Amino acid sequence: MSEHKSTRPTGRLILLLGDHLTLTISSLHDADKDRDVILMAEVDEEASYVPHHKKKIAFLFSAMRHHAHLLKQEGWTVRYVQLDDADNLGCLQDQIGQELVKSGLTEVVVTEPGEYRLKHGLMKWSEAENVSLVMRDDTRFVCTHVEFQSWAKGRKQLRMEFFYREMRRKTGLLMNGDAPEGGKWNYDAENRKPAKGDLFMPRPRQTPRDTTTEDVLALVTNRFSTNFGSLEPFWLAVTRGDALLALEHFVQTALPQFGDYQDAMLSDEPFLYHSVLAQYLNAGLLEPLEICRRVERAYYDGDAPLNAVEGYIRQIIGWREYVRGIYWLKMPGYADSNYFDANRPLPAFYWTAQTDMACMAAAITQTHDHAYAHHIQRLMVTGNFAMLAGINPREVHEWYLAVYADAYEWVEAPNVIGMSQFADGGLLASKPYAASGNYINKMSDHCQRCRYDVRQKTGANACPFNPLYWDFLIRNEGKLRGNPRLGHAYRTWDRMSSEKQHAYRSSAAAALEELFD
Ligand code: FAD
Ligand code: DLZ
Ligand code: SF4
Repeated sequence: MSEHKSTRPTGRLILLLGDHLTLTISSLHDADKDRDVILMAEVDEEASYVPHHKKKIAFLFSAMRHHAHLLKQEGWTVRYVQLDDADNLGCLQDQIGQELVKSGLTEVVVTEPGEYRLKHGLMKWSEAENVSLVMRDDTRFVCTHVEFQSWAKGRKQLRMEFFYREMRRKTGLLMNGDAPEGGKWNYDAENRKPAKGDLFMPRPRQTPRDTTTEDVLALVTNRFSTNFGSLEPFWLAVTRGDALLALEHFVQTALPQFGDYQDAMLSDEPFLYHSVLAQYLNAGLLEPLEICRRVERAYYDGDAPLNAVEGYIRQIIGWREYVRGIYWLKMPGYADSNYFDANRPLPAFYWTAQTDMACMAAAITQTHDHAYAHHIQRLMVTGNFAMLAGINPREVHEWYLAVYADAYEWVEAPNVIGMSQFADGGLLASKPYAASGNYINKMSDHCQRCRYDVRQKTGANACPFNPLYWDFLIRNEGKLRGNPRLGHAYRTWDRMSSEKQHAYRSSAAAALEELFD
């Protein structure tokens, strides 16, 4: 029961967004089931601000409908607007306005949206319409905005590793008093193994679908027929209960090898030992600390090794919290960063997978089929290629925001603009994640199936990543030569004969012409 109930004369309209799907969301903290009304709406504006993958839209709409059902069962008054309802006005602001008129309520409560675009859109709207809007902190994160700002203040470099140690201390995860479990904070050095195709490879839990999901799949088929991606197979969890089962399934089948094969890629294994939980976590079906505590327990119960458990926990309380901190520290403007002035348009094959580069075709096909690709595919294949080829980072950013079921700008933009494109000039990464074909060959089975030859450095059959790697370093020499972590690469370049250098540059030009035809 609300502590404000007796002092509040009327109820309030509580807006729950598509990624606010938890009963513990802060907008409900002091809400009153007798007087408050919850509004949830499937709207065109949110479904189209980038051309989202069909599966992402279906996942979110089905999860929203299931959550509305749960809220009603819990005794809340819920006004749920479906995309095809006659009174659907197409955008959240208009939908709130309509509901305020209908209900006679005058105050709106919302948990801070995860994207700057929507947060400021709602704030501007409430000012223009003179509507009282209360925006609550999103308490689903370990680190608050204020804590991140004070950690970042005065630091020349914002490195994740030091932030992560603070989060370990704050949460007590894998801590022995003040010391990290096992004596080291980070076990990444043990986590770089290539994977072998294996009959017994784990698969993410396949959630059976119900009639609500079937309805949503029909709606998406009908309304978003030209969007990227395939709806089938659709096995994502759309309720908290099923997301918890997916977590349990991951812990039991894949976590023990998560660390060892975290960076590996196989053409026929999109998921390997990854958890495939980010879409549930980001939408609110799971909470970061409950995942981390479950994974930590697997270590103490002797069910998973420390390199896997530490590596996994680092992704969530380290990277995930850190990128969110960077996003809110640097927005607006961050998503338009373009340190290298890269202006090549995104090639069509990012949408069609029609390319002879086997690694790119595999990552894009998996993305098309599952609205998923794992971290190394995003970073070292599609991201690496885009940076080496000089594709405009804004276009790259919009592609990533559209195609993954877990993509929201607060987490996607720092990963794309900062980590994968180095478009923020090194705020997030100490050096660009640039690599030639050798890295992809070492970590995957793609090159064995490719029409290009990864061992050839130049010429028409050379793996395009090879000349593009050097071309990128030399094109951007003025901005990168001073980077101490690239000293070795520039010294190698300097030792090459001018003929070899010329061959790299002209092969890169030919590859770009062929690939961007
Ligand atoms: P696992 O490999 O099992 O990792 C466990 C969890 O750790 C993930 O579920 C996720 O919550 C978290 N995590 C891991 N790495 C990161 C990271 N770098 N940043 C934030 N959280 C992380 N993640 C998103 O959630 N949404 C995005 O839109 C997104 N875009 C990305 C774009 C690029 C270019 C790159 C390089 C990474 C991106 N990531 C994004 C991070 C990461 O790739 C995904 O979180 C991960 O692939 C999701 O799959 P999983 O659940 O199987 O993760
Ligand atoms: C991603 C998304 C989509 C596709 N559709 C909706 C929607 O119809 N209604 C809604 O409330 N939220 C949707 N979302 C999630 C929002 O875009 C998300 O809340 C913001 O981007 C902030 O993270
Ligand atoms: Fe990718 Fe080059 Fe290997 Fe082909 S040869 S799969 S383009 S890294």
